[in-house]
Amino acid sequence: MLLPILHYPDKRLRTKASPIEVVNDEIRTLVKNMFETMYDAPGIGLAATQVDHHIRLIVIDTSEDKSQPLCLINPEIIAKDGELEWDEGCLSVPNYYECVTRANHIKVKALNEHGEEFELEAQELLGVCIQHEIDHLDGVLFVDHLSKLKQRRLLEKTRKEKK
Ligand code: K1U
Ligand code: ZN
Repeated sequence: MLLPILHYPDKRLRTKASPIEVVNDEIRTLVKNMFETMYDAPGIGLAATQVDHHIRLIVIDTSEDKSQPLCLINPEIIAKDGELEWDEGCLSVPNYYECVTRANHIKVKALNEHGEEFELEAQELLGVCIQHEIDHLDGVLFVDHLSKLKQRRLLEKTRKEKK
């Protein structure tokens, strides 16, 4: 089932998501629907916040052939180093790309869709995407990392497009 994606500047995107207590069939159905929604968009990541579910769940697939689906529940960055700049987009901010500085190398701890804990090291696009999606769970958008001037221009552009 395809889920509607919230668009900037919707205030619901600013909600801090709660940890998932139990990984059950309801969560697994949401995971399936989020993958379907992300692939359909198309995108390489999606946070539950973006589909108006305020729980700590993200799905990601940065492969070219949809062959590496990754589900992270209650993800936590436990180590990071280095810096890199990446031109980011966001399904909640359509048709807008800007360069953001992030950690280059991260180590993440999370649960998978079966409730099992795992650790993952990531860099470049996968690392950037995980940081972008965890930001969503904290109510942070990639545009928050930009200058106030760029944020004002984006808000004007969004308001004009809505008219
Ligand atoms: O969270 C989101 O809104 C998804 C976002 C993830 C992301 C992209 C780039 C850098 C950081 C995080 C997207 O998927 S935007 C769309 C996109 O990048 C893309 C779409 C189709 C093919 C390849 C990339
Ligand atoms: Zn996004």
